[in-house]
Amino acid sequence: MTELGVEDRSHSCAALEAEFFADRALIIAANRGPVSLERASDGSIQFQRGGGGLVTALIGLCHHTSDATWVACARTETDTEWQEGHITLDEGTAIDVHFISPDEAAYEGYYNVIANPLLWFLQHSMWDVPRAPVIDRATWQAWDEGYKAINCEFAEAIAGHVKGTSRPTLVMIQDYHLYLVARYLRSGLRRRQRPTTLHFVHIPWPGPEYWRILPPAMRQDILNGLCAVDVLGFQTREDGQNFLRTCESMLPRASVNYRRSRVWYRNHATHVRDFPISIDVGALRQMVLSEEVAQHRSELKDIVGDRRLILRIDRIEPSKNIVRGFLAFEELLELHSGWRGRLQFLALLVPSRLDVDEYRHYLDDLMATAGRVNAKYGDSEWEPVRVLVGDSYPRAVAAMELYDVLLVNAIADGMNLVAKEGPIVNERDGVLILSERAGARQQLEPGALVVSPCDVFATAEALHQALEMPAKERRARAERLRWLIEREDIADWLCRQLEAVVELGL
Ligand code: GDG
Repeated sequence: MTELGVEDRSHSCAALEAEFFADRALIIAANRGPVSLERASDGSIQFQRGGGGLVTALIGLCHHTSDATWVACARTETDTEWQEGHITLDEGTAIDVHFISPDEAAYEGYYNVIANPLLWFLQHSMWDVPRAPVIDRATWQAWDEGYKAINCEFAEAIAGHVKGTSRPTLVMIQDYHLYLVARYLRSGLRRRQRPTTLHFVHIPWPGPEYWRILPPAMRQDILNGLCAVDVLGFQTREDGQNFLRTCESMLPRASVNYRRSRVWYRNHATHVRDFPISIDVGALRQMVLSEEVAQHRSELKDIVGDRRLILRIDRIEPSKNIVRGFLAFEELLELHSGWRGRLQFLALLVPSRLDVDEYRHYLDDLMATAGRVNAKYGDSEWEPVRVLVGDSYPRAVAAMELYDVLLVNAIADGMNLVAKEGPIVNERDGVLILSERAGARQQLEPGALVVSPCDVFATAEALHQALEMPAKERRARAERLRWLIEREDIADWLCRQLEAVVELGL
């Protein structure tokens, strides 16, 4: 696609969104809401819109219809008090925000037992099966009274809105927290009331062999839930194929058509598609120009000095494979001793789910590994691995400008947005090292150095190759990456979903 092609595509996407929602209502269902609410000192409820490309993109869709609702789980007391009401954002977008408020035990079971870690670990192939997971009475209770109950509450809230509008409705369901919603919704509404449902799964979908970790009743419920969706979206073709294989293997009464990428089950067709998610390229470039980013840039330049920068940016999350990243760096310093003293490995790590044991232990492990590498190779002048823990998106963006090598070596990742943000922002023709198990590989492989995430030796060699790469090749790869990312940004992700609904005549 030429530059003009990119612009043409974005105009046609905007036109499609406007036309699509001219006579339709939109309901978004996601674990998180689009705004965070706070009670001000005068007693009024104030709101702040959530950050991140996904929320921004979905709010952008709401702009096209006068009938937009966002159903989410309450996270604070103020959310619970709010329950439901209209919010008008700065740019005039009006959204009906509806918080469902499960009790604490139900939420704990739904979120901290089933969604994270059980489903998250399973879908990222991270269970150490001889030891875990242990599915006991408490897990079953969390399944029935947490996950199923909250999915049912979501469906009831959505059904209420569907019944309350006279327009045809598109329900966009997000992610692994809500696998059962579409089935509950289908059984709770009469045929002619039923909305079109589009469920997007942000994380990998492994093959049936992994799903066997779950007891039959749980996996049946999940597949039964997803086979009630009209359009089921995954990050990659491989995820979609894995879903079809899982249905074929575990739903004996389902008819799976690989050519049409469709499952026919209980008198209903589920169309399986891949919609690789992306970033808001324009908004990111705008952010680079901000004062906040400039301040972080200068602080980071002081840390890096005239050394070459290897960067990683992740949530503190075992699937991101942070420990093996440090081990690969250690191997690099061992094998190619000429790099000692000349490199800075910077890890910007965002705290995440630290109330789950596995995550706390992982933080301990990665700090210990970084400490060991520093003790082995560092001295009073040089701290080879700098780990900065904290939540600062502007700092992350500033660091992306400066890297020579960006390391994304996830064990498994739905997409990995850092791999798409880095090349857009980077000023040094930095090289992207990308795990073959990150969804981003499907699009970015031509410009990246691809590694197998457990292979620490090959990752070390890829680091060396990236650092030694001639300037001409680095530039060509960086340009290739930018081109690949610009042509399919977040607007394209949404557009492809609406196009699928239109093409299927739903
Ligand atoms: C899940 C899937 C899929 C960086 N530092 C901070 C910060 N960031 C930004 C990054 C990036 C985002 O957070 C992280 O996105 P990822 O895609 O890398 O990873 P997950 O959080 O695991 O996202 C993933 C994604 O959903 C979308 O479908 O790509 O595979 O796992 O934009 O630059 N954000 C904040 N503070 C920081 O310090 N708030």
